[in-house]
Amino acid sequence: MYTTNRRSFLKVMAVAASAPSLAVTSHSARAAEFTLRYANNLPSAHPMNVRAKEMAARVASESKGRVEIQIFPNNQLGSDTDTLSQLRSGAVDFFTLSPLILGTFIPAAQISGIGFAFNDYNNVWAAMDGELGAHVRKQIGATSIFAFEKIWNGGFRQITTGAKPIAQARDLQGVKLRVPPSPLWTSMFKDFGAAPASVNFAEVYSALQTHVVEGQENPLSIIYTAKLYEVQKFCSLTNHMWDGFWFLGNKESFGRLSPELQTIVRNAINDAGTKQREDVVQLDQTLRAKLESTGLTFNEVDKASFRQQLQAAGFYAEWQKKFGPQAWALLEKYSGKLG
Ligand code: X2X
Repeated sequence: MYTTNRRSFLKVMAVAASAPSLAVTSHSARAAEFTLRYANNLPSAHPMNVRAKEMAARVASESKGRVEIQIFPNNQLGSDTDTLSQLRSGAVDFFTLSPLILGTFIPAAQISGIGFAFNDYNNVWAAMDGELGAHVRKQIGATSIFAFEKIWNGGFRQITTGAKPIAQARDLQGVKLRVPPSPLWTSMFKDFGAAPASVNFAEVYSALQTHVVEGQENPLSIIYTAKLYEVQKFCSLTNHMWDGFWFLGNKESFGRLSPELQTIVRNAINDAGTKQREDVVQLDQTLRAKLESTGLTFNEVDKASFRQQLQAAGFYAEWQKKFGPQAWALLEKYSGKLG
C-alpha cells in the first residue's frame, strides 16, 4: 500500500514538476499577438524559404514574441492564382509573387518581364530599386495589397525540354511549352513561335512528367530545387528574361500592426530579400555542373535570333503600346532602347 501510494505520490509530483514548463511552453506558443501567414510557391530548400525562415526568427525576436510569421512553402495553401485571391481577401497576409503573374490582377506590374530587357544584375537592381520598381509598387499600392521595397530574386530564365534542345528561335516553333499564368508570358512565347500553355507552378512537375507539356522555362535555382531535371532532358541557356518575386502584403492585416512593429517586419523582410538576391545569383552560377551530373544536357543558344524573332513578331511594339509611353520610357531608362 505504502509503496503504491508513494509511487502515485511521486508520479503526481513529477507531473506537477513538469506542469510549469508545459504551461510556459503553451503560453509562449500562444503569446504572439499577431500571427501572420506568409505563402510562397517554392520548395523549402530554395533560398527564398531559407531566408524567409531567418526573417521570421528575427521578427519574433525583435518583436519579443508579439509577431509570429508562419511560412507555407511549396503552394501548401494553393496555387499562385488561388493564393493571390487569398492575399487580396486577407486570408493570407504575405505572398511572394512574380510581377508577371501579378499581372493577371495589375497588368502594369508585368513590365519588368519584357524579353531581353536586362543584361545583368546591375541593370536589374538599378531598375527594380529605382524608378521602374517605384512605378510598379505605386500601381500595386493602389489596390488592397502592397509590395515591400526590395523585390526578391527569381533569376534569369532558361528553357528546358524533353525531346530536343532549343538552339535557335526557330527551334521553339510549335513546341508545347508551359508558361506561368500571365498575359505577358503567353504573348512572349506565342511571339517566339511556341505553343504556350498556362500552368500554375504547383502543377509543373506533373505536367512535364505526364507530357501534357514538353518543356518549361525557369532559372537554374528553381529547376534544381524543384527537381525539374528529373522530368526534362535538355537545358538551353536562353537567358530570355529576368524574373523576381514582389514580397506582397495585405494592407489591412499589415495595418493592424503598430508603426513600430511594422518597421520591424519591413526591415526584416527587405534585409532578407537583399540576402536572398545574392544567394540566387551564386546558385545560378554554380548549378550547371550539378545539373549536368543528374543527366541534364546543356547548350548555348543564338541569343540574337530570339530577340530578332520577338521584334519581327511585333512583341516590343505591342507591349510598348499596352504599358504606355511613360512606363516604357522608365523601362528603357535602364534597359536601353528595346525593339
Ligand atoms: O511559376 C514559375 O515558373 C516560377 C516559380 O518561376 C514563378 O513563380 C514565376
